[in-house]
Amino acid sequence: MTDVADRATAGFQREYGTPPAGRWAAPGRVNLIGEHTDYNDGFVLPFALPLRTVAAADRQDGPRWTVWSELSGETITFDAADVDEPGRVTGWGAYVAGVVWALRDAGHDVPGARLAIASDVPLGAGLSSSAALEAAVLTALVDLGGLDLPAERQPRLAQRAENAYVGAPTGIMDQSAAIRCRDGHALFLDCRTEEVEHIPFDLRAAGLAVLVVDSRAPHRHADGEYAARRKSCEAGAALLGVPALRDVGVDQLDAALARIDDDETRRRVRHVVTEDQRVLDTVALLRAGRVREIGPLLTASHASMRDDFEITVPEIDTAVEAALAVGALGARMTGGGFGGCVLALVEADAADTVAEAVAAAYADRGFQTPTHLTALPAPGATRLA
Ligand code: GAF
Repeated sequence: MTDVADRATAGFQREYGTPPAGRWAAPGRVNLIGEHTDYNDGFVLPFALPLRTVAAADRQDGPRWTVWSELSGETITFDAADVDEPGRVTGWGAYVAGVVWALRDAGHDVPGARLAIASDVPLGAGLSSSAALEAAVLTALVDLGGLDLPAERQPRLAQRAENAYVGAPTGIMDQSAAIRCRDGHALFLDCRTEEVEHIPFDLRAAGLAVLVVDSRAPHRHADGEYAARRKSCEAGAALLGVPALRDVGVDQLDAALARIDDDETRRRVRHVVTEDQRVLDTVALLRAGRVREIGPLLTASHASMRDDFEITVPEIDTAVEAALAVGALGARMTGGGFGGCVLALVEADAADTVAEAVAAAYADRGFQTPTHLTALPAPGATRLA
């Protein structure tokens, strides 16, 4: 298939009859570790994928936005009245209108624009295609309008678009990854302060690869279950009298759990508190250049998501078990859960063997054939030449 930036450019030219003024790209992501910790004010460690969403765009007079999407083949138009309050634009267009709404709501003078969107980030695979779309559109509008909005303040705004306009109660990880990741690095993000540290993650030098397997499991009730997990965490924090579960240290965990009667809430709290610690431990190993030693932390994260947070599904558990059985150093589900992708840390020359083992396990269980890619950390949102 043609390069995604070329497809966005060609789409722009075809739809609007002129070349775009510029092209802005934002990546999908995998999360190395730190799941469901972001909305608990905790820690995450995603890295950007080489798969990107590209917005080709130009500026137009007046508050009017026209958007063509390669994926749906549709062109939608909305104006100021549609972005006065959330909810008027629905479907994929809500991610675009949500960004315009959030910018205007924060007092920015958003330029009218025409956009053409193309993407290589698969939808519904848990690789954060929605944040990639938000980030591509946001960076395009910020540049076209010369808006005063530095990169470190952009993720919160894109998250607002998703929470308040689209209506998905997500945390800040995905938008931060799409905007702030750096080539060759994982993004260590403190979701309370939004401070970041770019952690070198040189898989090639370590002779390793991250294999990303798309389980292709249908998302089962993912939205409702995500919101339910978030509620349980908030209930846990309220019971313990802390602003967020991030404030419960792993050394205080036993005492905290003893104060919670409800077994389900106890397990949700245990996942979040131990997961935050696993992120910190992973970062410490990476800082020390001990990449191959992070494997057991990844696998422990998976067990915690499976047993305590209960967000995995049979296809996902099968992929993790099959990868570990043929020698992956660690494996875990990545993303919000109930489907999506598994990542496995493998010896670089074993990636194919591991992928084949997962496919064979899927065939045995009668699951749909999974797809896979090997991922190296890529840059965050950027204007293309
Ligand atoms: C989804 C959400 F969008 C993120 O904010 C995060 O909570 C993740 O699930 C789980 O870690 O990707």
